[in-house]
Amino acid sequence: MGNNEREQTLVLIKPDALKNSLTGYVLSQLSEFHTGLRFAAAKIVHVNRLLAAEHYAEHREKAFYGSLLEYIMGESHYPDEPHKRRVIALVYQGPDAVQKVRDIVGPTNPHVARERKPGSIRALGTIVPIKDAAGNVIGERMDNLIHASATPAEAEREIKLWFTPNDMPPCMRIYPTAECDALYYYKAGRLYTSYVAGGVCLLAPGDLAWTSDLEALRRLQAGEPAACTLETVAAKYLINEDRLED
Ligand code: 3AN
Repeated sequence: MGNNEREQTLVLIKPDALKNSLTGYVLSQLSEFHTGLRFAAAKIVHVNRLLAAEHYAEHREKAFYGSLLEYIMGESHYPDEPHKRRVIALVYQGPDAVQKVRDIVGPTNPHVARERKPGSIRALGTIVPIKDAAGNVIGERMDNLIHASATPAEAEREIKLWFTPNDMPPCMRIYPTAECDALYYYKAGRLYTSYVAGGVCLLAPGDLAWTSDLEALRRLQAGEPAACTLETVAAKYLINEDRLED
């Protein structure tokens, strides 16, 4: 099998899709029958702020960033029902997975999707005004139901952010993995190599991890420049971790 045969992409079915019972529709649109792609991994996630911020790191400076985090965390659609705040994270695999899924998903802006790509998933989305405390409109939020990786490089970053190797069957792992030989704890933005009260264990000796995460942790611990931040590595191991404050 060539590399492209095993290409993977991340899909997030976002809180607005869940609220509107569009999960079945989305899964059907992306089914193997329609796309030739297969499931590589699936997970239900209560998105915490750390994960949301890492996922949308490229938008940190944008005016809509705060609202985007509230949206993916489910706060916008379930303000009074925190237990309903979920996202379905999926990895699809197969030839041209990234582009195939993007084609079915459609343009970012739901209005544009309706105009230029009727029938795409995001054509069912909506745009809502963002208001300040005084009720003045200060921007807009695109509730576009679904996220799909934009490029294979983005897919790698995102899949490694949302999934550990053990979240997928060995035959579906396309990124290098290695066994951890150290102990790593995380607490309040800091990395520890032994137990710390109130900390969360990220990795222990013998655990399987993405090689890139192990390399990053080793470098961060040594105070050397790493390919990603501690938050990028920690976010994944803290998914659905209720000891972490939002
Ligand atoms: P896509 O999701 O199509 O790859 P990105 O990565 O540019 O688009 O944007 C990520 C998310 O940020 C979008 N899905 C959308 O919800 C939101 N977003 C992007 N651009 C805007 C904008 N101009 N105004 C409000 N929200 C936006």
